[in-house]
Amino acid sequence: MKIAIMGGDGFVGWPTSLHLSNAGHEVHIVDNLSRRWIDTELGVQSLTPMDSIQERTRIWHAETGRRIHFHLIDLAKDYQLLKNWLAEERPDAIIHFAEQRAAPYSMKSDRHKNYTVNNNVSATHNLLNAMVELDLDAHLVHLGTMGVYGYSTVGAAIPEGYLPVGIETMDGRTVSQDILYPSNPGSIYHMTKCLDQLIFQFYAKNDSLRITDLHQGIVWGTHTDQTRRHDQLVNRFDYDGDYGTVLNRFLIQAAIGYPLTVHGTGGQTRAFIHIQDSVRCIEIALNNPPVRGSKVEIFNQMTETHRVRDLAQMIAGLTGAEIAWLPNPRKEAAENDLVVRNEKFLGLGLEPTTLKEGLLSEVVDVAKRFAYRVDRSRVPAVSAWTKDIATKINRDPEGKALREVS
Ligand code: NAD
Ligand code: USQ
Repeated sequence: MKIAIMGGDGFVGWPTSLHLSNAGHEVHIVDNLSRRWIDTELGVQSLTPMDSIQERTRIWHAETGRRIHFHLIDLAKDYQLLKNWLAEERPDAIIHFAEQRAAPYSMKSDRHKNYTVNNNVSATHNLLNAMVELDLDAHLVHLGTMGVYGYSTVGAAIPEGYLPVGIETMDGRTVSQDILYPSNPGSIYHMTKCLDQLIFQFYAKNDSLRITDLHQGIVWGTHTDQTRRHDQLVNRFDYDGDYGTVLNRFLIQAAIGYPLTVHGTGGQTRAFIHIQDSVRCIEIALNNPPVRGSKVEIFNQMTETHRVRDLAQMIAGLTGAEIAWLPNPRKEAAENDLVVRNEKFLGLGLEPTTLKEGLLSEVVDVAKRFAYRVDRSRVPAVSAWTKDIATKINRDPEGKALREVS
C-alpha cells in the first residue's frame, strides 16, 4: 500500500513509519516538525539524541534499501498544499498522528489552549475536507485517546466506542440505538479528540469516508524492533513535565535519582500500551478497514490498566527510587477504577507486551545511558489546570521543595 503518515516524525509516528516500511509498504511522512519547535519553546530535548528527519530517513535507506519520503506540510494551516499533495500522491491509506498531544501543554495558558484547538481541529477537518473534494477513498486511521471516555467506570467496562442505549419513546416503546460513548474530556487536548470524534461521525455519514479511530491509552517504552536496528533510528523519548508521560517519566526519574513525581494520592487509574504493541495495532487496523458507508470503526488501543501509585511503588521496588507525593497540578478525580474492553484487537491477533516482561528495566537502561542529556529543572510538571490550583501549588511547601531539587 501507499501510506501517508501524518505526524510521522513523532514518538508513535516514527516507529510506525519504520514498521510499515519494513513490511513493504510505500511510506510517506507528512509533518510540519512543530513538535521539534515546541521542544525549543520549552527549552527541552528528547532524552535520546534524535537526528533530523532527513538524516533518519537516509539512515533507514542505508540500513534497509527502503525509502521513506518526507514532506514538510502543516495540516492545520497549509490546506491548499495538503490538497495538492493528496491529489498528486493519492495514498491508499492515511494514518493521522498530526496533533498537539500533551494535556499539560494544552493547559499552560490561553495561547496554548488556542493553539491546541486550532491545530488539532483544523488538521483533522482539513484532511477530511480534502479527501472528499478529491474523491479520495483512502482508509483514514486516526489516533484518538482513552481520555475521550473520561476514565470513570460506573460499574461497567468502557465499550469500544459505542454504547447501546434504550430510548423510551413518547408512546411508551423502547428504541435501541448505539451512540458514541458520552465524551468526558479532562483537558483541552482531550477535548479536541472528542471534537475529532464528531467530525469523523459526520464525514462517515455524509460522504461515506472509511475511518478508523483508535482510542489509545498511555504509550510507554521507547524502542521497537525497527528503531533498534541503528543508533540513529532511535525513537524520541520525552521526560519533561509537559510531554513526558507518567510511566516513562517514572522510569527516567528512577534512572537519574529523582524522586518519582506522583500527583496527589496516585489513585488515578489509566490504560497503558507498549510502543511495539501500538505500532502493531495500527498495522492490524490498516489491514481491517471498514466498508464504505459504515459508521466509524472504533478500537480501544490499550493492553492493561494501572493505578499511578502502584506503578510508582513497582518502580521504587525495582530500582530503589524514592517517591515524592506532590500536590496535583491537574483537575482530575483523585481515585478512579477503570475497566476497559479491548477484545477487538485481541481477536485480530494482538499479543500484548505487558509491564511484567522485563522491558521496564530496558527503559531504565536507555535512561541511564542518556542521563547526561537530562535537564533536571525540566522534570517537574508545572502546568496547572486552573488558576486556583496554580496558586495552591505555589504555596505548597512539599511541591516547592521538590521543584528546588532541580
Ligand atoms: P508527538 O507529538 O510525538 O507527534 C506528533 C507529530 O505530529 C509531531 O511530529 C508533530 O510535529 C506533528 N504535527 C503536529 N501538528 C501538526 C500539523 N498541524 N501538521 C503536521 N504535523 C503536525 O505525539 P505522539 O506521542 O507520537 O502521538 C501521536 C498521536 O497519538 C497523537 O495524535 C496523540 O494524541 C495520540 N496518542 C498518543 C499517546 C502517547 O502516549 N504518546 C497516547 C494516546 C494517543
Ligand atoms: N501523573 C503523575 N505524575 C507525573 C505525570 C503524570 O502522577 O509525573 C499522573 C497524571 O496526573 C494523570 C496520569 O498520571 O493522572 C496520566 O498522565 P500522563 O501525562 O501520563 O497522560 P495524559 O496526560 O493522560 O496524556 C497521555 C498522552 C496523550 C494521550 C493520553 C492517553 O500525552 O497524548 O492521549 O496519555 S489517556 O491517558 O489514556 O487518555
